[in-house]
Amino acid sequence: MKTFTTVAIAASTLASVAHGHYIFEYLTANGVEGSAYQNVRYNTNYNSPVTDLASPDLRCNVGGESGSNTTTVAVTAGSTVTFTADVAVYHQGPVSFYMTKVADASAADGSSQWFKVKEIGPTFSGGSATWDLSKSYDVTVPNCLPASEYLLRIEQLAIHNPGGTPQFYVACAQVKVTGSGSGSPSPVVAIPGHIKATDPGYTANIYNDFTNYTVPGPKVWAC
Ligand SMILES: *[C@@H]1O[C@H](CO)[C@@H](O)[C@H](O)[C@H]1NC(C)=O
Ligand SMILES: *[C@@H]1O[C@H](CO)[C@@H](O)[C@H](O)[C@H]1NC(C)=O
Ligand SMILES: [Cu+2]
Repeated sequence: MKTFTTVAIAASTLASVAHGHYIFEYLTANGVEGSAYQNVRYNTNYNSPVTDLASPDLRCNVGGESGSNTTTVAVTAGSTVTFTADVAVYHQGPVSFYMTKVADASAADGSSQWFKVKEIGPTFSGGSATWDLSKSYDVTVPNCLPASEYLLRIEQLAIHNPGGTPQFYVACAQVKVTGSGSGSPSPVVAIPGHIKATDPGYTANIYNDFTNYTVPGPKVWAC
């Protein structure tokens, strides 16, 4: 009996590890890490990915269409903030950060225009690709970004299973950017709609003759 119990526990532990996808729950701003979902919108998706390229859930995850119990945190343009997940990302794929200007970050549904502020693709060396699989990812709020409330979105696109449907792990933080920036973010895109099923960065086979990669979505806006 003891043996069977031990085996059963070991098997269920393995199963939960295998299915324990990462969820971006924490935001560090001004050097302080908030508690889970303090500044990042709660979702009802648990750790499942969004896989429908046409779904509004791509914006801020399932259940993240508003953030009435999420606090909007003030950050200075030019400062760096960090998204942290509950467990480290382990499916290979790019990480991108998007922002959209909104009147009220706790009410905005993300239907406004988004721009990309950072992307992290693989590094190629000696014929192999290395992805940044981490628990935390930094992004700098562009220093010329006009003061306003914004949604700040992280997108990790898992393309570890060529031929299968890529998986989006997404979350939105609510920020109020301060400063005197007067930049005009471009290009802007709608989400959903920012990635097409035929984009090379979406369809890539990362195990076969993989020597270059273009992160899907718009080009990064730089001040
Ligand atoms: C936020 O609101 C949702 C739905 O109203 C709720 O399920 C969730 O527990 C809340 N999250 C926090 C951190 O209070
Ligand atoms: C790699 O580069 C080729 C030639 O420019 C391009 O056609 C292809 O789409 C790129 N592959 C990826 C995965 O971005
Ligand atoms: Cu998985």
